[in-house]
Amino acid sequence: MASFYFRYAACLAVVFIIYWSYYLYLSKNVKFEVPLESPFFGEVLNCPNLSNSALIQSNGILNNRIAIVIAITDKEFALNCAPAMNMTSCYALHFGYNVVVLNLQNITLAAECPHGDKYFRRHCATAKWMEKNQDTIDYVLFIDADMGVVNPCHTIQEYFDDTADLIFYDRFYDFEIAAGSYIAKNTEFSRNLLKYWADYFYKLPNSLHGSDNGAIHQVFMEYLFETPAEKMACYHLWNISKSYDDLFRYQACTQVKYSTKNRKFCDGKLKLVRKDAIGWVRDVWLTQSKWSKRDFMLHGLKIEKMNRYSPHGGEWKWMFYRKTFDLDVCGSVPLSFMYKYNVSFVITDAEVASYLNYWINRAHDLMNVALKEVGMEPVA
Ligand SMILES: [Mn+2]
Repeated sequence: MASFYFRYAACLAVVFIIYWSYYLYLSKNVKFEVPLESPFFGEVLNCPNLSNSALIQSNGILNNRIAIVIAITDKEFALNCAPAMNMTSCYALHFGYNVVVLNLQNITLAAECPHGDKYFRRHCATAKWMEKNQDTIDYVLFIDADMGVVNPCHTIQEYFDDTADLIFYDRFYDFEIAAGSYIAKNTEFSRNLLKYWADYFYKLPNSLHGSDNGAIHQVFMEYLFETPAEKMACYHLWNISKSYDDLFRYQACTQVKYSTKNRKFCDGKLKLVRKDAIGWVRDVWLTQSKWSKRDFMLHGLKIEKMNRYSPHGGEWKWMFYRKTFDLDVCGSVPLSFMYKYNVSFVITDAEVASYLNYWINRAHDLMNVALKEVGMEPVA
């Protein structure tokens, strides 16, 4: 009887070893299966745009020279963003990108970046971190903690630009530059702009200024233009702002000055991904949590708004079968194992574009209303 059990156990062990070796064999493979029912089955099946070398490098830039930087304020905040941070970390582990979480309450960090507003402090902290890691890190993808990778069939390098040191993007639903994410080449230009932006905390107008997201518009004004008159052309609107509508009027004014068509500024060193281009991240609720292969990251993935009604909007639904991403195995299993989708959220690129076009047109109209209110010409 004992020998029967022994043989039985040995058999199980052999089966387990074979299964596990197969698993390890698959583990460093970028190939990734999309569910059969998906509308782009066959097209995105196995990430045809990526070869296995994407696990090491893309466009001549090594993955391990790139860091995804996330700033967190406290434990509660981190827990609220845990699903998003896990989606991102799982992706990064698989591809060998670095993930850096900056704790804004850290004593050393708080001493270096004493900015009283955490939104400004995070950009100071990022610039300081970049400075300290110049020898090992060439690029930083800074993201809000509630941004997560929904579709791992993209590399971060895809969104780089040869001339641009710093890349920001326009939001879809209004006419703001988003402050929550940027791609920064680890250069003096990038670090200086981030510091300049962070230090705007010390010279904010005594108004409803919109924190770092209001200030980035003024930083752009001051970087783009030569004369004080040009730099301050919209400032009075920021200075008198008492409501979000006032703030939006200021931002509309700055967008006209930059021109909504321009993409590159400062000899190409500063780039804006405008609404007609495809950036690396967008808000999840713009498409009711649906996504397509053009999408890489989604924003707004907080637990407090997941699968539940929120009076302030921004609700979203979890789009995976698995409830969580197990970071202990993310680096060593196939992507298809971790990213198992609920196919009812997968739509085509054209469908995503049509959702976004609704928001683009709406934002365009809202901007012209705001411009009219401050006596400025509408934009085409
Ligand atoms: Mn956010």
